[in-house]
This record gives sequence, structure tokens and C-alpha cells, in this order.
Amino acid sequence: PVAVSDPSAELWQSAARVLDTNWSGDHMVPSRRLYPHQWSWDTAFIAVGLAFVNPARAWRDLRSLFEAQWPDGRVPHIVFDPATAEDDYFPGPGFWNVPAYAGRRARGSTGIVQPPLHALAAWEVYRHAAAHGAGGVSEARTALAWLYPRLVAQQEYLTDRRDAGGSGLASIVHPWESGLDNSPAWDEALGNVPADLALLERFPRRDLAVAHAAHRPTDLDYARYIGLVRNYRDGGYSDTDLTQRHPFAVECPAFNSILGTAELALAQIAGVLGLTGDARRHRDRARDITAAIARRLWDPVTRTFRARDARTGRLSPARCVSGLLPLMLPDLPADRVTAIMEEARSERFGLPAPSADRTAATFDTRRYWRGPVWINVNWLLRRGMLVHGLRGEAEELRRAMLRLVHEHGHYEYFHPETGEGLGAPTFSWTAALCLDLLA
Ligand code: 9WN
Repeated sequence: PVAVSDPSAELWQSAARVLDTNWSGDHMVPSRRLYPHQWSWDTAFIAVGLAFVNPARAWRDLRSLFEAQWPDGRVPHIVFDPATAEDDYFPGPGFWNVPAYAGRRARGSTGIVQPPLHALAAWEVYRHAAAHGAGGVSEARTALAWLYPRLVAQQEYLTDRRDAGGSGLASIVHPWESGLDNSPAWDEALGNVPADLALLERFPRRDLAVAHAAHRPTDLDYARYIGLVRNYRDGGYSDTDLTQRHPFAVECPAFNSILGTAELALAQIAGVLGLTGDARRHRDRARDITAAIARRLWDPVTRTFRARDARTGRLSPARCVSGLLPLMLPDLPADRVTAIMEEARSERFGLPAPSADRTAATFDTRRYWRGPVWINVNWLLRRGMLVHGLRGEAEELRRAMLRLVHEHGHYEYFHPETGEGLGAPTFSWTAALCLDLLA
């Protein structure tokens, strides 16, 4: 046993406490005040940590999310808790007003998605199941068998229905789908989205009642976010002719790197389930997605990966942390791996990586995805380092992340210069990923 004064033991215990506090019976909330429902990619990051302290909850959480999957395969970015009042989060279920065909559970959901990290999460929970005895292993196999066809349907929705640019990549139709909401990567594409500021008067922002305005997206961003929801909703959440019917369709390097990584995790899962042919197909798809990222999202002049607007064909000029995440893909050509590591080490980023280029005019040390350090994307970046055998760098990043959380708490995000904790103070994925980094 480790002494309680040991900083790692303290951090472990505080992380486990955060996850206990944020458990809501059949799902985890990202944080009690700011985000009182279930979020899609949060569930995946959280499962990675629950694998160590409570795998039954990891499986339950994933199951709650996938019970709200739509018949077309999309996994909603929020599953609303019916026990929480409509005005506790905006936009709530009334605004999303999803159609009846989405299914009974999905009626209380949104109609957009988030990065498909769940196959990787399921694989991680399964990988650690043996530490919880024979019961843990059999629970994990049953959960994998239940999840597998649902995870496949999620991938097929994204690779078929969402290939708006016809490039073999998935497009996001809303910045919220990236999980990196107000990243400068969307600034140029959002310029085409009408901003109806009067909408915000009719629907006041709930986030500003519980968080600091300077740490959150601006009203202009929110007016566009709400307008995009309204347009997608009024089109029945259809993905047909997206680039003509919807003012925002963008290929994000992080989203698509996670899409490719999911195929590799599905190959592993298919192997456990004895589906050898499926496993081969998943590996082929991962290779195709990697090739499409390397072809479509690479800028040979700056030697960086950037988001591409599927409507205009233009690469975003902004260099953001999302451009470092193709590192997660094992088949990425060696020269691209080198370029990503150079960019990560440069004065623009540094480790742990801020969410956006420190040297850019848009850099904002407190405003959400425009500067602060987030643990989840750094965890993905570290994973990429391990995939490419960069053990020293991965260890340096692991220590830097743990230091940040140990000194400042399980915050949602951190000031990239002082380390000050920002946003929600007891944030589930920060706690969950600390468990993984400590294990
Ligand atoms: C909108 C829950 C989510 C995360 C996202 C993060 C933030 C929501 C918001 O919180 O987005 O989906 O209200 O700002 O940007 O990554 O999943 O933690």
C-alpha cells in the first residue's frame, strides 16, 4: 500500500472521488453544475479511467449512451437526463426537438455527434478487465458483444452519411461536433454562417450563469451555434446534400484521426469476438482514413495538418492542437510524424500542448479552446507518441499533465502560462484520465 502523503496516492483518491460525485445512477455527468447531462466523447474518456476503479460503471455509462443511438447509427452528442429541468442547460431537448424516428430513448437527445472515441474506450476497459478477476472478464466480453454492432453502425454513419466532401473523411456540421467548440480552426468556415444575435435574446445562455464569460465562447459564436442547430434541425437532421443545404461542413484532423483509431480498436474487438473477416476490414478502413487525412488535411508549405472546409475546399489557416492528433495513427508516414513532433515542440505549442498556437493573434489564455491546456487532447497526443515509440516524450508529457492537475485540481482546462484551473472545478474526464496516467 502507498502512504497517503504520496502525491500520486492523493491524486488517485481525489480523482476517484470526483468520479463518485459525478455518477448519476446510470451515467456520468461531465460536471454537476455546467454540464448536468451525459456527453458522448466525455463518456469515452471517463470509461478509460473507470476501467481501474469501477469497470461496471464504465460499461453502464457506455450502454446508457448507446441506448440513445439513432436508427441511422448516429450517437447523439448529449443524452439529456429527464430528471434535470429543461432550463438547466441550453440548448435543451425542447430546442433540439429530434424527430420520432430517432427512437424512444433518443427523443431526449441532440441530433449531432462528437468524435467516435468509444471503440477505443471499450477496448481499453476490456484490456484492463483481467485485473478485476474472472467476473470482470466475463462482464467485459458480454459488454463488448453488445457494443460491437452499435460501434460499427456509428462508424458507418460517419464514413457514409457524413462524407460530405466525397474525400473518404467525415465532415462535422457543427463546431460542437469536434468537441473543440470555439477552436480558431473553425473561424474562417464560421464566417459563412449567419449570426442572428437576436436569437440569444429569445434563448439566453445558461452557461454564463454558471461560468465566467471570459472563459467561454463569445455571444457571436453562440449565435452561430444556435443558428446551425436550427438549420440542421429544420432539415430533419438529414445529411443529404450537406454542402449545399448546410452552411458549415468541415473535415477536422482530430475527429478523423479518432475515426481511424476507432477502426483499429474495432479490429481488436472483432478479434476477441472471433470475427476475423471483420477485423481485416476494420484495419483496411483505418488505412484508408489515414491515407485520406495525409492527402486532404496536410499542408506541404507549413508542414502541418489543418481542418478543411468541405464547402469551399480551403484549408483553415489556423494551427491548432487538432493538427497534432494524426499522430495517433500508426500508418502515418514517418516524415509527417517528424513534422508533428517539431510543431508540438516549437514555440507555437510546447508540452503540455495548449489548444491553439501560442504565437497567433487569436491566442487567448482563458477562452476555452482558443488557448487553454486540456487534459483530454494531451492524453490523445501522448497516445500518439506511444504509438510511434516516442517513449521519452510520452513520459515527459505524462508527468507534465499530472503535475498540472496535482497542483491546481481536476479542472476542465488550465491557463497555458500559469497553470491556473479554469472552467468546471471537478471535471470528470480530467479525473478519469489522471487515473489512467497514474496506473
Ligand atoms: C457543448 C462536456 C462538453 C465537452 C466539449 C466541450 C463542452 C459543450 C458546451 O463541454 O461543450 O457540447 O456546452 O460548451 O467543449 O468538448 O464534451 O464536457
